[in-house]
Amino acid sequence: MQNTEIKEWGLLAKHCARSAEKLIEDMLSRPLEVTYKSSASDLVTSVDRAVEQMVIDEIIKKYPEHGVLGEEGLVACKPFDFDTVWMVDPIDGTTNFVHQQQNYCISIAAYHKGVCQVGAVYDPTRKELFYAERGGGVFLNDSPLQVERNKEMKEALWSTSLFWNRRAMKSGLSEKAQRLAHRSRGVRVYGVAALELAYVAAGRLDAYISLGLNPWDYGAGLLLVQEAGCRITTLDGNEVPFGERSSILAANPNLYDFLLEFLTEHPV
Ligand code: 2AM
Ligand code: CA
Ligand code: CA
Ligand code: CA
Repeated sequence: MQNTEIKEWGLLAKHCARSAEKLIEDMLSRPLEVTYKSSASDLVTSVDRAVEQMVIDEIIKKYPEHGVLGEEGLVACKPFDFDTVWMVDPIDGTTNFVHQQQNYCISIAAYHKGVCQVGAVYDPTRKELFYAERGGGVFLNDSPLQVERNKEMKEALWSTSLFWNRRAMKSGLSEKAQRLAHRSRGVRVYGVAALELAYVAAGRLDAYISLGLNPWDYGAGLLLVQEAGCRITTLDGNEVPFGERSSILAANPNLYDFLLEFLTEHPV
């Protein structure tokens, strides 16, 4: 994999994130079209689709041979059919976007032969771009990020989607998360997976725990977290599979072993 090629993918990812910001700004000057997907808590807007279409067009214009896997599925993509695949969540945190017009982000990752090479998570309302290239570190805007090494659980702030995830509630995993909350300084529920992973990379959160994330949710965040020196696996401690739904345990390196043991010690 040529370094210059990775740099070009990175520039394209950043360009798409900035273009998304302008598109969102334009579209927010008119009323939002909001529709239900599977239920009243599963929303999609005209902005999600427009941003995804724009990002697909920009990528395919430059790299017609690449695949693009986006949440709204505007182009068919089987990740294993391509050497290079982009994972795109046009709006991560759509519920927040609709209710709050903040606490959402655009997530773009470029994978080559199953390995994430470039990850960009952009929060347009705070003008924060979290960016990483494999082996090149992780940056918030132009400042390098590195997490603290001696973090303890009692002083950890972490976030999760387990409290509203149906499968976590049925399996008892959400009760486990509640017990974990008492071992830590505090827990937050933001509902925007890509940004929560970016916050783990930035040390604003010390862990993020989730079930059933899609490749576009964790694609970019996975590399951000790794480049910050944190651990990221499934909740069973396995490598996050390429191109598939997965549970996610992302954590400060000092907390990872404790969290994995806590979550797996009494099977749920
Ligand atoms: P989305 O906004 O792109 O659909 C994990 O928490 C992911 O689930 C989020 O990144 C978000 O992705 C989605 N999500 C957040 N709140 C949700 C809710 N109440 N119901 C369904 N999906 C939600
Ligand atoms: Ca969605
Ligand atoms: Ca998402
Ligand atoms: Ca989305």
